[in-house]
Amino acid sequence: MRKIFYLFFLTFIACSQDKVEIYNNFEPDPWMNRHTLTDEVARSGVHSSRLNANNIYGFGYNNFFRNISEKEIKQTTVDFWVYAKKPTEHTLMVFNISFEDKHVLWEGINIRIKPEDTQKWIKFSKTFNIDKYYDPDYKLSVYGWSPKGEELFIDDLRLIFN
Ligand SMILES: [Ca+2]
Repeated sequence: MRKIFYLFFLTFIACSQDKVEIYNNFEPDPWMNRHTLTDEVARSGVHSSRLNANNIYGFGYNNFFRNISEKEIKQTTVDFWVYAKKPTEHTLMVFNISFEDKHVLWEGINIRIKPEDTQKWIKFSKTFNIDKYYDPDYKLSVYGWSPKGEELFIDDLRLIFN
């Protein structure tokens, strides 16, 4: 059975046709880089995460496999929305798996914003296959990375594990 996790800050929110469920497992905060939150533009609510020359790492998720799911994770779908005032070429949404701060898998979603796609929210999505079993002590991280300091805003980051 496919299980969908919608992660927002510390909170797990699952919406179905007629109910809203809010869940918190009281594990340490798996979200990082809160200092990048800004109210300059937002697709939902009033906040998004701003990447620029001062903040090359954006708001992101960082958690041990053991805290994500009791079941083996075979796939992760990452989707999010991006707003940029100018075109971008070099920014990524990084997807990595690490053990004791060593990367064992490192991939990314290129966040390329064309001139005609500036000044509006653009959706990005990619599914990453996890072909082998990772021990519960391995970590999975997803975060924006703008190595050249390109300015853009990310909102509504969603991770679906199955
Ligand atoms: Ca928002």
